[in-house]
Amino acid sequence: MVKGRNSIPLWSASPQSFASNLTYNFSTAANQAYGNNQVMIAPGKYASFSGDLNADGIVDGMDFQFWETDNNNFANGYRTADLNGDGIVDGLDYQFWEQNNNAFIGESKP
Ligand SMILES: [Ca+2]
Ligand SMILES: [Ca+2]
Repeated sequence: MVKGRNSIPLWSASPQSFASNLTYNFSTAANQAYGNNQVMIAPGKYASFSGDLNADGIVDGMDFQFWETDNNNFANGYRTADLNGDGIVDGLDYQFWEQNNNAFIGESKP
């Protein structure tokens, strides 16, 4: 399982062994993740869904308050609520949260 600071945890589609140096590429296809739980970010490139700001495995209203607080404070720098990674928390980040909230995005695990 891999987990980013503001993204839904990703589980590999099948069990992987850590016995030797494990390399696993989630980005080549949606089905590299358990439950095909990825979003296409460019043709042939996949990534985990963002917006899970409280790190509980689902994107919902509980995450909104983290974005709202940072947005109201004009927060910038390395912020969990900076969903597009441009260094500031604003309405552009809200769009990522809203889209994944409306789609009921959550962790899919074995
Ligand atoms: Ca959450
Ligand atoms: Ca941002």
